[in-house]
Amino acid sequence: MDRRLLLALAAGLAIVLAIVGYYTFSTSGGVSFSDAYATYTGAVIGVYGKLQNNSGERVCIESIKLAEGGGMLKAELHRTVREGSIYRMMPAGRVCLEPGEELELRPGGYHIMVMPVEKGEEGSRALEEVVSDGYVEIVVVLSNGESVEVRAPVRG
Ligand SMILES: [Cu+2]
Repeated sequence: MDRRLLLALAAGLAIVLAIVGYYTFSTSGGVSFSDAYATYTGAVIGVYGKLQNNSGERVCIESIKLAEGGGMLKAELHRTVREGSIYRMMPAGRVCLEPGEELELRPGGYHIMVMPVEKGEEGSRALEEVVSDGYVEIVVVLSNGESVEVRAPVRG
């Protein structure tokens, strides 16, 4: 067989395998994010909704990535704690979901927060830009290798 033809066949096979691999990857999951919405205060963006582990294994949240923001912004999983009459929020640390478990992200509880990497005008402008189309796009990276893409509409 002609060497060039062989290479072309190999390349074609690689593409087919990549498509099959991607397809399996995106449907094998079982972790869903529903009822997504975002709020914008002028200083930060909050992203809320329900993360549900429908898979048969324990899954942990590794990180939250921002689809937008051009590197000026970061996204973190936060939790809110009450200290007397004051509510404070802080990085949530490693959060894991048992099979069938649901994590509700809501104001005053666990939530995803999008904020500037550094304070200043450029960060504020980047936040404005993210909400300007009415949606905030984030990716929740999980310990099972899966990623959940979330498109949260910005509420008033
Ligand atoms: Cu927060």
